[in-house]
Parts: sequence; structure tokens; C-alpha cells
Amino acid sequence: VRLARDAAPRPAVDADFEADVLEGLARPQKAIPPKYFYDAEGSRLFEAICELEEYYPTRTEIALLRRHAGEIAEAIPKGAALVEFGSGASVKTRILLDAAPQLFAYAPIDISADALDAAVEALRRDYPGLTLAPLLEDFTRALELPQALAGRPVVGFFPGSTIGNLSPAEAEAFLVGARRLLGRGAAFLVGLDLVKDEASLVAAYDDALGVTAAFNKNLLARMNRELGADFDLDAFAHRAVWNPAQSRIEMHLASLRDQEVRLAGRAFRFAEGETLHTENSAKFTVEGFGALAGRAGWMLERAWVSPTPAFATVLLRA
Ligand code: AVI
Repeated sequence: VRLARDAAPRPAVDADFEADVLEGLARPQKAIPPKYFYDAEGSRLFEAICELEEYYPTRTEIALLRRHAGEIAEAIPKGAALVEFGSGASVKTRILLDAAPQLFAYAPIDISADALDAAVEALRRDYPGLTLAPLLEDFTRALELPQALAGRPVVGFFPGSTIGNLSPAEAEAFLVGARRLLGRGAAFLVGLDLVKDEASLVAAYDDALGVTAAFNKNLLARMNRELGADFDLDAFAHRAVWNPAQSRIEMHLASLRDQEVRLAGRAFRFAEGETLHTENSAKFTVEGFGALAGRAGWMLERAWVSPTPAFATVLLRA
């Protein structure tokens, strides 16, 4: 576990990134894990997505959390520690921090050092009485809670429907790990984007300004920057498609011509129309998610659901 404060300088080539990309490009359906979207540029583009007219999840969830903040805060015991998975700019966290002054500590976990550092600096200023224990980490990895939280009641927070970016098997494994990490009796607040009409879903992932397209293509730019690849960004097009059988939006980058891309001394062929699958974003029903959480040892205790566009905050109990 690495602490954000004393993060080591980044190696020129991230070995995990290169290995995951080489493995993903060798598959029949080329694919790259979506966690690699979030370098500094990708994190900035994601913040811009959250402001888009078409991208309803962020503002819908914020309104939902605000509307029910009082009830949600009742699930947070006195002296508790709030542990957030994939905390980014910690914007939604502030709603909980304001509604639950009984919180003792906040442990944001994020893979982006820039986002984590900026969030912690702002929180230190705005919540001087709160103990901050940031973890610079991939939240899907097995983690240990910081010592500062030992013996405290723990509440997990995983907003944004980020759990939808995991496959069902990964989501279940994540929930098993979160149960182990947060401990017996812990509460876990999870944000879920719910199934809705296809047009709204596709628009949210293929906005008119092209910000989501830029976010998707930044992955190619990142491979060029960090892995010395030679992707031609103009030779790929952003695609967002609804997959009803899997209940998910898929993002792809479609090759506009037959081409060869070089990376780490190897060549990868893309046929015209062939895609690189970059992200799944599952859309849930509260019942379906309750069953998934149940398989991972959690009980669905409560659900708050917004009016259209449908989004839920659920309270799980270990
Ligand atoms: C972070 N995650 C929940 C976003 C989503 O909606 O799946 C990522 C995103 N991809 C495209 N737009 C936003």
C-alpha cells in the first residue's frame, strides 16, 4: 500500500500498463482495461464529462445524495471512518462529510496521484478537524486500511456507478474484497446507474461536443506517450453501443482502415472496422444488484432511487 504523500517517482514505463496492453491487444477482441483511462489528461477529461448535458449520472447522483443526506447520515456511526473507492476529486464525499459531522476520518483510495493530492489538499483546508488517510492504489487490489483507522466503525463509499466498469465476476470479487477490508458490520454505500431507454444511455456516452470521444482516444495518446506506440488518432473512431444482453454500454475505438500499429517492438494489425474494446459500463436494477451483492456476502439494507433519469444509492451491510 502506497501513501499519496510519499509516492515514489513514476517509472518511465509502467510495467503493468505495458503488460496489460500487450495482453489485451493479442486477444481476438482487442481490449484494454478501463482503469488506464485515468492519467492526468484522462482524469481531466472525465471531470469535463461529468459537466456534460448528456452525462446525467453525476448530477443525478449528487441531487439524490443531497435529497437523502439526512437519512444516509443515519447509517454513519459516531467516530466512524469513511473509506472511498476511486475517490477522484471527492466532490460527492463533501455531501456526506457535511451531513455526518460525526465522521472521524476519511480514507480516499485512488489510482491517480494528481487527483488524490489535489483532493486531499482541498479537504485538509475545508475540514480541518477530519483525519485524512489517503491511499494511492488501484481499488480493485487487496488493500489494508491505514493504521489511523484501527478499531473505528467503517463505512464504505463507492459512488458514480464505477462498479459498473467491472465485469460481473470482477464486481463480485471486488465486493468480497471490500467486505474483508471494511470488516464485519460495516455499511457500504454504492452508487448504481439503472437501466433506462437506449437513446439516453447512448447519448451519455457519445456526447455532441465529443468530450467522451476525446476521453476514449486519450487511451491511444497515452499508449503513444508512455509506451512509445504509434497509434494514429485520426485513424480510429469513438463508438458507444448498448449491449442489451449484458445490460451495458460498451465503448470501443473502431479502426477506420486496415492498419498496423507498433508497440514495444511488436506489430498489431487492425482490420478496417475492427474495434479495440475500451470500457463496459453496466446498468443495473436494484434487485439484480442485491443478488450480486448477496453472492459476495453483503445484505441490501436500503435503496434510494432518483426520479428519471433513474439512479440509485444503495446501503449494503456486511
Ligand atoms: C467512471 N465511470 C463510472 C464512468 C461511466 O459512466 O462508466 C466512466 C465513463 N466512461 C465514459 N463516460 C464516463
